[in-house]
Amino acid sequence: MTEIYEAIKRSAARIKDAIAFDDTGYSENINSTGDTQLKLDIKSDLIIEEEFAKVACIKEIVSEEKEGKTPLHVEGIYSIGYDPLDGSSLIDVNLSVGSIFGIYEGGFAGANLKAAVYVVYGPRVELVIAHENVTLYRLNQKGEFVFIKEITLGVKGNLNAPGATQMGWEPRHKAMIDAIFADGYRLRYSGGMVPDLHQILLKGGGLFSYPATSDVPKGKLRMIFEVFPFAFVYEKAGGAAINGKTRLLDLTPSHPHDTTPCFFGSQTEIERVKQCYAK
Ligand code: FBP
Repeated sequence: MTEIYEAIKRSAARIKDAIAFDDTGYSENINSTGDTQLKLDIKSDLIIEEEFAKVACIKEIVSEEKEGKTPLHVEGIYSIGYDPLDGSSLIDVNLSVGSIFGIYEGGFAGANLKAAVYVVYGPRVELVIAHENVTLYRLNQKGEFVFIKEITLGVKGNLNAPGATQMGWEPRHKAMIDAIFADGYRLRYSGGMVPDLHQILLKGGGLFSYPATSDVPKGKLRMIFEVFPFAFVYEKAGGAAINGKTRLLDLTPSHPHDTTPCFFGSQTEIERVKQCYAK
């Protein structure tokens, strides 16, 4: 597993430079979910594939930027699902973005996750590894990721990050979000899943939600590349992650690009979601 973390750290340092200096424009390419790919999406994907190709314990990889799986090493045991540059459309407005990795053994199902890693490219470059615990590292001047601290979530927080098109929200969802704000929670939503979930983790807790809506009935966020890794991180930090009713890590996608409604948070906030969606 350590070799995989080292490959992710090498990728993060290279992607940081690409974000800082490369062209943030759109390419001619459309990815398998119909998004026009940014040149940086393609470059980040290539960087990660190059670094993972050097790691013998990786059997196969699947990227948000590609349709299907890419076999790497027949003797490998791990399958890695990743989003090379999540929220990449925020780069040209100079907001924080991230990379997300899920390390699976035995196929791409929530129950098969063995570890999860994400990188935040913000004012500083930070990396979080969830295995037994959840650990924060930060990139220093020498290009090394140094240990900062263990991360744990409080039982109850005070931040609220409500995603998805509000006019498409179900009335019960709108009522829940309004009630949470009426209880004094503060709005923290940048449109970048990685910095938004990172903030709630580091600031003691709260709720991030990207529900099903009338315009996106299956939710927008992808199980293998985005949702399962963060569900693993939140659970290991003492929080919870559900699709409104079911624990996200109990789900199994039938297609690599399947999406799901998702709610990540501290125990208290996730209980509120369960009550809301039980109605
Ligand atoms: P990409 O993987 O295509 O970047 O989409 C993911 C994302 O940008 C998340 O980071 C973010 O939480 C969400 O979409 C924002 O969606 P919306 O623009 O509908 O609020």
